[in-house]
Amino acid sequence: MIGVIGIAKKTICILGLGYIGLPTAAMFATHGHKIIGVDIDQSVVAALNQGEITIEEPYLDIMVRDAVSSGNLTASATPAKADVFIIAVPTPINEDKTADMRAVRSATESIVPFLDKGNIVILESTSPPGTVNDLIVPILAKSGLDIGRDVLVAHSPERVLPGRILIELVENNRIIGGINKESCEKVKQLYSTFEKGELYNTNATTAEMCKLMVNTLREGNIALANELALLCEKLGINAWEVIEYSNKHPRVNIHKPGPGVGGHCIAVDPWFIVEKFPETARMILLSRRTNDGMPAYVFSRIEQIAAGIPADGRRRKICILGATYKPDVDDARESPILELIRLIDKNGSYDLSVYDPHMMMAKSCPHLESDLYKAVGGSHVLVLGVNHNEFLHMDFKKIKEEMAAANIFDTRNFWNGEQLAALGFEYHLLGKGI
Ligand code: SAJ
Repeated sequence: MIGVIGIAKKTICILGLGYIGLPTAAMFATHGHKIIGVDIDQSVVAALNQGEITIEEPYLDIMVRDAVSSGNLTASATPAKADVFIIAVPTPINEDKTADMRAVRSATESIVPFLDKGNIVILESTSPPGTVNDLIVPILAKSGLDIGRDVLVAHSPERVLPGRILIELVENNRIIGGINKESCEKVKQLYSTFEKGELYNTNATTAEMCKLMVNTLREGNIALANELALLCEKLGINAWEVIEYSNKHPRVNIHKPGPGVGGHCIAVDPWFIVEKFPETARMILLSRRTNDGMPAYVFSRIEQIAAGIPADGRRRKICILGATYKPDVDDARESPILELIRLIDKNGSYDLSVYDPHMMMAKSCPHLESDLYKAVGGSHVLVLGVNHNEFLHMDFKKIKEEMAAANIFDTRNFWNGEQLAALGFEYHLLGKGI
């Protein structure tokens, strides 16, 4: 049977219905393929079969509703026979900073009983270099099929930006690292169902390393920006201004400092390289450590600000706005703000409240308040942790009235310091010395 744009319609079993698997499933389904979405979380499966989603991503709800009502997208707790299997399960980081590959391993094992001649298996999950050859292929070989001839295999890493997933799924270039040429070609054909970007063919390990290096470069850039912020504070100048003017150079793009790097990608992927070659990946390790040190640095600045408040014998209260890993998403994985909260709690000398409109159905964020004014009420230092859009235009007059002392610490250069100073706030900015 021929699909909407001339590509044979396939039955595709997608394992993992999270931030990557679900949009990918919806995209293939709305382009004519039959999708079986598989997740170990029963509530995700139940919601999806009702046409509902459990994550926040622009327009995804509409697309999923269309896909489910067309009959092309169904969810299940277990895999089934299919033409293509796409593995899009999480690869989180263990305590010891090695990749936790349990979900990839068990997802791959779960498809072995359903494998047939002619099938394609694609790993989308970001993984340490060597995963396809050393982990995936040996598991698939347990089927008794000839992997590479009977079953084609490739790594095609997802590279979409949360918040822009549906746009970037279609527009971004895609790297396809096959275990052989035929795997590359067949997988390329499949993604060209909806991809408008270039599709590049290479081998599996190169694709794995490309995915990791793209995020590692971004992380190194952010680490430099964070180091610059600390240097500028010592120099008594403004890092944001240094960055603005440095970036006027045609080949320079220094990223932004902040309270640290979070999310499941940039804060994690560099470790997948370090894990394999700790002796060699020295710059990568240093970048990770630099960015991981930012929550503690932010806390030290908060402590300085609090120490400047005239003594009145009362405990100081810190209020943090934003707890997710970045603006306008509900995802708090590896969020540096959660680490900041942990540090403040561990210190034990401060009261603390947190407000984040994107984390209203808060999973695991201590001190979360559902009302902005309740959160800021009685606080001595208001910390902007995440620059959510909602925080741009707030009633700062009312906020000031609710606070016990009018101190602001902006870790994102998001607010207009002069306007806030005019309202009577003491405005402090990460990366700006005095
Ligand atoms: N951040 C800064 N300063 C900056 C940019 C970001 O401190 O200048 C922080 C953010 O606040 C956040 C973290 O870095 O905590 C990561 O955010 P991000 O927007 O840079 O990236 P992610 O993790 O949401 O998505 C990245 C993207 N990679 C690149 O842009 C190179 C995305 O394209 C990838 O698909 C995604 O990782 C992934 O899945 O690997």
